[in-house]
Amino acid sequence: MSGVSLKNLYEEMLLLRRFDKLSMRLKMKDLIYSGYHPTEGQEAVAVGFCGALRDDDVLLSTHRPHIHAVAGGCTMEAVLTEMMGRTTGCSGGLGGGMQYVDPEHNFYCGSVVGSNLPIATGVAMAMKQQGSDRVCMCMFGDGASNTGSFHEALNLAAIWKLPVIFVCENNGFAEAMPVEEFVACKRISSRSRAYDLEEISIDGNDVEACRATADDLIERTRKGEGPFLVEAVTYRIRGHYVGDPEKTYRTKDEVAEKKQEEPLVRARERLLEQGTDAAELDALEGPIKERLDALSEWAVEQPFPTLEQAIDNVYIPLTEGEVACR
Ligand SMILES: Cc1ncc(C[n+]2csc(CCOP(=O)(O)OP(=O)(O)O)c2C)c(N)n1
Repeated sequence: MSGVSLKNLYEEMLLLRRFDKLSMRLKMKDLIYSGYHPTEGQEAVAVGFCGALRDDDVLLSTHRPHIHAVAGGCTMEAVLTEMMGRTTGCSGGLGGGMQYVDPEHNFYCGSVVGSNLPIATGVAMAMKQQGSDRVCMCMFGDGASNTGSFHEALNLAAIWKLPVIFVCENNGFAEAMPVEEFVACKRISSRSRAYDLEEISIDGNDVEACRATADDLIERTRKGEGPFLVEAVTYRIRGHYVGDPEKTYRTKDEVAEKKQEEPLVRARERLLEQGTDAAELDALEGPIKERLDALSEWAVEQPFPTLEQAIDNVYIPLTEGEVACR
């Protein structure tokens, strides 16, 4: 597993869990603009898959992008202040919570469900034409696997044997609908059969399984064996959005039961079984809290874009003789 210890993976997941909690608090204070979709319970997929990429690989995410972004190499400063609409954000604060780019870290996301899949196919086509061994990874949800663009993207990627890994983060729901109610097959991975691809479904709460699968598929993709579709089965512990009443589609008991097997609980249990001291794991919290407290204090001080900066990328510069219209 690319030399990373389970304790390191646990620490990375813990950071993402606390980063998400901080973001939820900021959203509740109206300091995050546009939608914010919590990620509690989905850290193993982010750390396992997005964290396995090389700096020059490309990562495409969704409307639930913040932990993919951080695990994939974007800084927390750039991601948090992007969500808060500040100029220090990776897109200068113009993207908001779910549509931003961080070209320096090859990270892109957007809120139109399923839209990133054909883009991933295009990115991978460019990579192949350039003769590089770079890989494109595309994160998407179970809901997105029902879109036409999922099928178009997989079909073309399979025909052209492109270096792309489609990672379906099956968290059990699309907004307020359980996956069993809108996906006809038991496993989303079985949709790969339609494109003559391997059928890969893994436990998305097991960070070691996620990282081992990612390492293997990335290596095989670099060797020209792609594309791949992998389903990582996990569970969304929080509501779809901050303030989601949830009661129309699941019970509190169901969530409580699922919390017993979420990624941090699972990794912690395994570490303790392997002889790691509980106090050693508890001690990871302090530095993370300090780091996030400092981050949040810094973030609220950052400037908003000026009107000029806000429209900079909307209108082309005026040529001589033209009149500005605002
Ligand atoms: C094309 C499109 N249709 C509908 C929506 C509204 N919408 C936002 S999130 C979401 C659910 C997506 O579910 P899934 O792909 O499983 O991702 P998850 O929210 O579980 O991470 C929907 C339908 C949208 N953003 N884009």
